[in-house]
Amino acid sequence: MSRLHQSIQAYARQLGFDRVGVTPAAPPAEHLQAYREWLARGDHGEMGYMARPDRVARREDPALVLPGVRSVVCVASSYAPAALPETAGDQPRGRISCYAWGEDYHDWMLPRMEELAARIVEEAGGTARYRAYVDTGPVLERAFASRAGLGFIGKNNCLVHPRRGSWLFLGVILTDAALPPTGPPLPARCGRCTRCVDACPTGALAAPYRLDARRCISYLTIELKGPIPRALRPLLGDRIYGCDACQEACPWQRFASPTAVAAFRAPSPERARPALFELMALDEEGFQRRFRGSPIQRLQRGRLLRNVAVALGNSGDRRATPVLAAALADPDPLVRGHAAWALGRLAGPAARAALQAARERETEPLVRQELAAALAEVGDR
Ligand code: B12
Repeated sequence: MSRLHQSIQAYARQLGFDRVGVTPAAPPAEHLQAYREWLARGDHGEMGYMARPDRVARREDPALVLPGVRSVVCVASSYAPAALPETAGDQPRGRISCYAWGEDYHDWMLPRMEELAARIVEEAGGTARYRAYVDTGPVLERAFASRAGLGFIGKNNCLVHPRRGSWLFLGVILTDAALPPTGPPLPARCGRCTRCVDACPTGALAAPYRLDARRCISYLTIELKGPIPRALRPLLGDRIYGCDACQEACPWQRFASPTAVAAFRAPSPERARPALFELMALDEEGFQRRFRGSPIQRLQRGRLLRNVAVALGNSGDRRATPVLAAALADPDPLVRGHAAWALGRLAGPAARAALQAARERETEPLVRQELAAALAEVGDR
C-alpha cells in the first residue's frame, strides 16, 4: 500500500468512514452497459434526471463533471441496523427503511468527505481540484465503489461487502490528482442464490441484477410524485418509506455488525415503526417538527400521508376509518385520493358513509375517480 493511500485510509477511518478506496476516473464498461440497458427498458420510470442526455453524458464521462479528472475516491459508511425493542401493538404501525432511521446521511457524509478531500489535496501538492457527491451527482457510485474494491455488485443491485453486508452509504470524491488505485475488485459472490429476487414484494427485481424501478417500493414510496399505481398498492403492505426486502433476504447481511455511527441509529423505535393513526393526522407544521433533519423531510407531507393511507388500507384495521375519513377533506388531493382507496379497502358502513359524503363535495377529477372506485368496492347503496 502506498504511503498516500495509507494516509487516506487512516484519515477516512478517523473521520468515521468504514471503507475507502481509489479507482481511475473511467467508469467500467460493463456498468455503463448495464446503465444504458436500464434506461432503454424505461426502468428509471419518472426519474427524468437519470435519463437527461446531459446527465447521461456526465455519467459516461466524469471529465464533463470535473475537467481533467483522474481519480475517484470512494467511501462507504455502514448504517447496519441494530435489533429494535418491541413497539406497542395498540394501533397499526408502518415500516420505515432502516437507512432513514437516523439523521439524513447526506448531512453526515458530505462535510466529512469535504475534510477528507481537503487532506488529499494537501497531500497531493495543494493544487488539486475535487468534487464530492453523495447521491445527487451524475456519477455511478456503485460502479466506482465496486471497482475501488469496496464490495461486489449483488443480484439485488447493491454493493455488498463480504463482511459488512450491503447496509452501506456510498460517497465519491472526483479529483484531478493522480492517486494510486486500490482494489482489486472483489469477485461476485452471489453464486446461484436468488433470495433477493424471490423476496421482492412487487417483482421489481425482474431478473438478477435487473431492477425495474417502476415496481420498486423505494421508488413508489419516495421518488414517485403522483399516485401510486392501484395494482401495486396492496403489495406495499406496511412500508411507508423505502424498502429493505431485497437486502434483508441477502445471506451476506448476517456478517454486518450494527453501525458505529450514532447519527444513523433510530433515536426511538417510533422512528422505525411509527404508529400510523398519528402520522395520518399530521398537519404541515407537525410534519416539519417531527421529521426535521431526517431524510423523510425531503419527501414532504403529501407523499408521506399518501403512503400512510395505503398502509392503513392494507392493515385491514377498521379503527383506521375515522382518520381516513378526516383525510378525505385534506387540502392535498394526493392524500384525499389515497384515503379514498384505503376506505374502499377497509369497507364497512362508516367508510361507505364517509366516501358518499366526500363524493358530494369533491371537485378534483382524480380524486373523484378514486372515490368512484372505492364506492364500487364497498357497495354504493
Ligand atoms: C436512482 C437511485 C435509486 C432508484 C433506482 C435504483 C437502481 N437500482 O437503479 C431507486 C429509487 C429505486 C433506489 C432505491 C434504493 N436505493 Co438508491 N440510488 C439511486 C442513485 C441516485 C442512482 C442509481 C443509478 O445510477 N441507477 C442506475 C443503475 C443502472 O445503476 P446502479 O443502481 O448503480 O446499478 C449498478 C450495478 O447494479 C451494476 N450492474 C447492474 N447490472 C449489472 C450486471 C453486470 C454484469 C455488472 C458487472 C454490473 C451490473 O451497474 C449499475 C451501474 O453501475 C444512487 C446514487 C448514485 N448517484 O449512484 C442511489 C444508491 C444506489 N441508492 C442507495 C440505496 C441505499 C438505495 C435503497 C437501499 C434505499 C431503500 N432502502 O429504499 C434502495 C435499493 C434498491 C435496489 N435494490 O437497488 C445507495 C446504494 C448503496 C449500496 N450499498 O449499494 C446509493 C449508492 C446511494 C448512496 N449514496 O449511498 N435508488
